[in-house]
Amino acid sequence: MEWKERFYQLTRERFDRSPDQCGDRQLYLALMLLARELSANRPAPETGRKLYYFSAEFLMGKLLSNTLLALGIRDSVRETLLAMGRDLNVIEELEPEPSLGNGGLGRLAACFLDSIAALELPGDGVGLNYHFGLFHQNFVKFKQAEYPDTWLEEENWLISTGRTFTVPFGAMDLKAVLYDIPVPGAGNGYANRLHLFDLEEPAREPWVGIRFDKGDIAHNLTSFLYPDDGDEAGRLLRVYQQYFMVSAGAQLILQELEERGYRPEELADHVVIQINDTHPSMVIPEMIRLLMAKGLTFDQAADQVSRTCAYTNHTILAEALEKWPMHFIETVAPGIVPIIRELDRRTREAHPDPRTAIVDGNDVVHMAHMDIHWGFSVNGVAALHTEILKKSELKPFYDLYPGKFNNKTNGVTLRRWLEACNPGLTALLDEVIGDGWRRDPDQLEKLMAFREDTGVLDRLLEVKQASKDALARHLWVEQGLELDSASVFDIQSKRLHEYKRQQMNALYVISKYLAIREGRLPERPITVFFGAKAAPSYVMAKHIIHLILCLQELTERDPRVRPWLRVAMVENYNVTWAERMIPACDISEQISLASKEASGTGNMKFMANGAVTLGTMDGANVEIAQLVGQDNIYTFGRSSDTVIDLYHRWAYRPRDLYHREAIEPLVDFLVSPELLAIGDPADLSALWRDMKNKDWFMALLDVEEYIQTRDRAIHDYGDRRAWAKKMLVNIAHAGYFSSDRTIAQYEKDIWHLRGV
Ligand code: 26Q
Repeated sequence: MEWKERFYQLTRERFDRSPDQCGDRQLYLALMLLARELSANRPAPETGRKLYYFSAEFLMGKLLSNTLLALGIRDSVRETLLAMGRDLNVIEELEPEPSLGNGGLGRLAACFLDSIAALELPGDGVGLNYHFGLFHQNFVKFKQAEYPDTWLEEENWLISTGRTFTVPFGAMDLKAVLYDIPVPGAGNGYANRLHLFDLEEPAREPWVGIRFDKGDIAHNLTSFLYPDDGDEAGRLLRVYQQYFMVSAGAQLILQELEERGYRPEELADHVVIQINDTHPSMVIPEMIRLLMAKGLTFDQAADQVSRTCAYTNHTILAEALEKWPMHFIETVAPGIVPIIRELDRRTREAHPDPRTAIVDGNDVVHMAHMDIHWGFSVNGVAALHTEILKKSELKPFYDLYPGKFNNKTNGVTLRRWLEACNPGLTALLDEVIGDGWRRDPDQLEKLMAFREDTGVLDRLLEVKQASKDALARHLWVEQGLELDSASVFDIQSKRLHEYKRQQMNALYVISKYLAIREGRLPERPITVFFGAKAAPSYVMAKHIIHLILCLQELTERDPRVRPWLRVAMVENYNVTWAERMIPACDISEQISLASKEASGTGNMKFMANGAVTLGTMDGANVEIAQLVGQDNIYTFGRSSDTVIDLYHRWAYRPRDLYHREAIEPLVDFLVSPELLAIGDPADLSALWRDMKNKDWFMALLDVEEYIQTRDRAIHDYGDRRAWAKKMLVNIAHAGYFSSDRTIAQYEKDIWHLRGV
């Protein structure tokens, strides 16, 4: 049946009318049902092994437009609706965004599912169906306020599978109910699945704020996604979530193995489990437990599991490496405690070095250590990050298992992050180099032949301008900000963390503000965009948001400054905002303290859309710089080696830097009368004191060079053709950062799904 026929049937069945009589919401619902059904009817790719990608987060973003694209019917749906006088874009806007992730790690998992299906590999995601995703952010009195994110509508993308599994907790058994979201492969006829587990009777009562009864596990286990902080309260619930996910997931794997006609002792020949950071690490002891229940000995089970599991590390921040007190696990999942103890005993016997123990002297379990000893692969997410893991953070492990360590530089799906979000640029690329780049992103390099073609360069500038106009219009509608789309659009959008140094960006804004007040105008008007959520309990991050919102208010109010310098912080930054902001960006801010950002993936999305990076030599910025060359990126700041050395020697002293002539006025502006008149004196002075005395992520170390480099970029922007050439070179080299390339490397080096 043609899609159109089924579409007419659906609106008839649901609403007793034809599409042209439907309202936009009804059209959205019918298209969602249609896309869900067409995807679900596709067969899974069949090859040798099957991959299960375990992740506590899948930050999928809106699904309708990408699903229609993957199904290859988006253009014809658009035309059909247009003939009825309807606009597909307006209908797509009505979808609530599933925000089942915090940021990079969750979004990476979503890009990976897209690429796995596109490459016709059999691989499903395994995660949790949080009823409230990442909190909704509002600004109240220039501060962040959090509200529950109610993304789950009565009818949604989830398909009931009828499969259930029993998860044995210490205090009770709970039933895990499996829902699926189909993941169609672009350009082929296959679909994989995202498996999301849920409780049988999840709490339905509306929430007040984001607090709720963390004790009532049976009803609240899947209620909410943890924001990425070390919030002490409720940590036990997080262990409950993790065990629920991995136990149900492992049972699903063994059930499917049996359905495919294989025995449990053949697990490793037919299954690969990729562990996305340590959040799903308990799958290792849980799978051993389940295999032993099926009659395998400990030796046999441990051998299968260690040939099945592979671990990805996403961070070197010590505070983010998960460690759980054994008594937590005893309470939540007593069944795996003896297994963890035995894994630890065997590990110690072979490797007595206490630094590599799984269970430490305080009876605390180091999840990453378990993954490294008992998995077959350990990968970092960018070249520099993997080198740092090998040379310093995980050195004792690298010395034991050099062959397990490998790098897989992250990537992003250009289907969402170029084709879907930037149709103007997509059409231009198709016209200039043909559409082969859509299947083979390396073909973007063909663009290099046009680097001196003024016709192409001018068209690139036109496309960028149109995206900037569209973003400006959207901000006017959403937030009443009337922006100047002829100004330089400078954007930093990512989670708020001190190591990402949004505070250093704010110091730049202050330096420009003070200069303008003294009559030293910038070379051209600048708009500084921010998009960022702070974890609700991360006090310093919230202070930084407060500072940015105060600066926004200050520049808005000042008629001398406003024509030259604007600050625009978008409310509730999420995937949908990113899709609007990234195409409109001129300068992409990637300014983390070197060594701290494992990879970054926003940097890749901005690059692919023709933004020029202003960044430190950190994470994947290093690889971007290598690809585009020094003329086409603005780098600054101390190297990762210098930074690591400063930490080791405890040698960083912000006080001395603070007193420098160029720095003191910027930092002191935090407690100036102008700013205190707008903001909260307690918060601003807390941030001011922290910057002078602690500055753990060394903003003051790099700020002077940052300001100079940023001014140089803004100067260079004036030569429009030269700038367009930089844009072109960036787009031409973005093919490397396609997640199709990343996934092809996981397949070749780790998974071997296509036959061993
Ligand atoms: C841990 C314990 C308790 C509660 C929450 C968490 C938690 C949740 C999420 C810890 C970390 C995260 C997310 C981490 C993350 O997004 N890391 C990013 O991963 C990207 C993909 O590899 C990289 O590009 C980024 O550099 C890295 O910061």
